[in-house]
Amino acid sequence: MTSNATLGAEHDTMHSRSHYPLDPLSMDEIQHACDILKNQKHLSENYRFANVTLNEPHKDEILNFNVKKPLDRSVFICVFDSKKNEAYEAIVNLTSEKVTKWKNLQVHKPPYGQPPILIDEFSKVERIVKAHPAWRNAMKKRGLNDEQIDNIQVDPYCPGYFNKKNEKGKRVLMATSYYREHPTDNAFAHPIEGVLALVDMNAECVLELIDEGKNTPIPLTKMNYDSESYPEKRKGLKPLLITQPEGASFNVNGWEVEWQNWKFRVGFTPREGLVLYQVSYHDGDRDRPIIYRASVNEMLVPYSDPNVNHERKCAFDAGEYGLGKLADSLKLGCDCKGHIYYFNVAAADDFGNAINKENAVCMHEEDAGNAWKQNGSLLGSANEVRRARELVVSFFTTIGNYGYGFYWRFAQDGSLKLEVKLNGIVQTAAVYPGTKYKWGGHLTRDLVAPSHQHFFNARLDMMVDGKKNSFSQTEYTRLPIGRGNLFGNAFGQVTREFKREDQAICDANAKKGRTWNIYNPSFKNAIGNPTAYQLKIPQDPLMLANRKSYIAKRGKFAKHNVWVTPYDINERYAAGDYPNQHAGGDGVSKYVKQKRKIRNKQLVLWVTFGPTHTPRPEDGPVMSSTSTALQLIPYGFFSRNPAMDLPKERDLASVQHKQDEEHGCCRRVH
Ligand SMILES: [Cu+2]
Repeated sequence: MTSNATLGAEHDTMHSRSHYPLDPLSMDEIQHACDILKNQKHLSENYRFANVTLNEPHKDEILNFNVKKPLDRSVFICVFDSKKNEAYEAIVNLTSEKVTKWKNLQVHKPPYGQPPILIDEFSKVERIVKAHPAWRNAMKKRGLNDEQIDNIQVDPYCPGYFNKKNEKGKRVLMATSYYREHPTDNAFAHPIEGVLALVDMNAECVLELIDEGKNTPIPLTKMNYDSESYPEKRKGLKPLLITQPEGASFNVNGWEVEWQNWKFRVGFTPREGLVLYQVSYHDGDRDRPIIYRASVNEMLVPYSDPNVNHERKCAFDAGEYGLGKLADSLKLGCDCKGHIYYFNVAAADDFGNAINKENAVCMHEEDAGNAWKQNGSLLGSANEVRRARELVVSFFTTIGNYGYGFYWRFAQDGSLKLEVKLNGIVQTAAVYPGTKYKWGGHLTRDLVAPSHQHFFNARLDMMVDGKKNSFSQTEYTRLPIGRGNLFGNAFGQVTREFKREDQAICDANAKKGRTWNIYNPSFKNAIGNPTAYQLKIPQDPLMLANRKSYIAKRGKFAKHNVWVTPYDINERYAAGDYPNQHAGGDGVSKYVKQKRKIRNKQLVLWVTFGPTHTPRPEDGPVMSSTSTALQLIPYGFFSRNPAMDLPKERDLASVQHKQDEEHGCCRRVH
């Protein structure tokens, strides 16, 4: 398979033809694994499949992998009984066709923790709530008739954990309600305040209906976002085409990608979405490893409004919903523009049937401005500039009102960026017109949106120049005026190396320019220092919910920016394996309590980043795409700028070159 796959998606997700043990499961493999589990464990039709994913081999098995000795393919499956409150973890070995693990998750016992919400349950919640007389009465009290009530959008949400007796150990979802005049209207413009339904999903009944009785009017101003709602289109735009007449510059072989010295493998899981494996950079005559495995393993979006519709809202979007499970099938020309390569991925539906998720991962090159430039002509030296481009591997997930795009950006200078783009509609609330909303911002006079925080946690299983790495933090310091610094211009840097995981819990600090290095103590660069990559993240507020709150206890990973643990195959998720309704204390904050050594070890970085968002009128009806990013840059990994060998643009752009020759390099527009 080559770069000529213009419209991509040449992956045959249907059949088992895995060449490499980290390749995502094919549809055949998924179907086979689900069937084996159904048959051998005699699963009734009440069972739902919450997670079906490759059971990844241990890192050592992968690093020692020999094609002549294929590893067993095995599948991790989480199922639950939709009628009884029982959930299980299973491992199905596809090679031996046996269920090799079957563990009851004891979801009814502390600290609880349920499998994620399923698509099947979205419609189930709506059906249960709409049949509940007290909920219908609450809607009638707000002036709605039966036809209007049937039209309401019931929005399911994982309920969190708040030590409530009647919810403990049950599979519960909560639901808020939104009015809409027509079924296609943007219902988030019309929140129905003061009513919350808690639904027992096993008993299929409303467990509790909270109706505050306050009759805040439903905001009725339409805030639709479909094209027809904006018939007057702005003028003046001429076509902007992206063409690559000779194709893209990457090569794809199965799930392996090569581009501009970079090499990596693409993976995809229902929980994390896109996963990158074995990221390396070709330098001289060898591929130098940088990262073994990288993904966004968890997210957290807590909201600040203490009113009944909002006080519980705190979405763990990966562990409660599934970033990969809810990934969009991307559309060429809309989501992605230019010369695109798509990866299809296989998945399981809620009932254990294999499905094909088309165009789940998008890969393309983007022009990225200048790579480097120096005009030395005034000083008698050369005037040189090189154009940069990036390889962008991305996926997009839609979770209720919000949408998130995750973009891994590979640069030609050995740096790598994980950009997250935030999109969609903010969670809304209603206030009496003329009242000032205390907990966020106004979209209109009566439609408001609570302040909230978006936390992304990237799990970076590092491998800078080999398996064993160390970790340090560096920050700038001001120095006193005196001997050796007479003018006071000097400033210093302080570096701290960390010995144990419980000590290496770090926060960003923009004033001190804090950065972190992941380095290989036994691999020296030309200067004699350990080869390293540096982590940079923006400084944003960390968890603002009260420290004693269950939200803070359950989302402890968001109390700090950087955590470091030694590799353990069982430590995969920043908020623990089952954050849905979990009482808290699991995940990376628990892992580091082992106080393991992290010097010259296999290191995993857990990086929390993301903005705190107080909505503004311009966030409606749909917010503008905004972005945040973490960066990994080579820091003494190379002996000089590795992009010095970039060719001049005019030497490679044959078609463009001819046009430029005809019209002059910089075309005059006037
Ligand atoms: Cu936001």
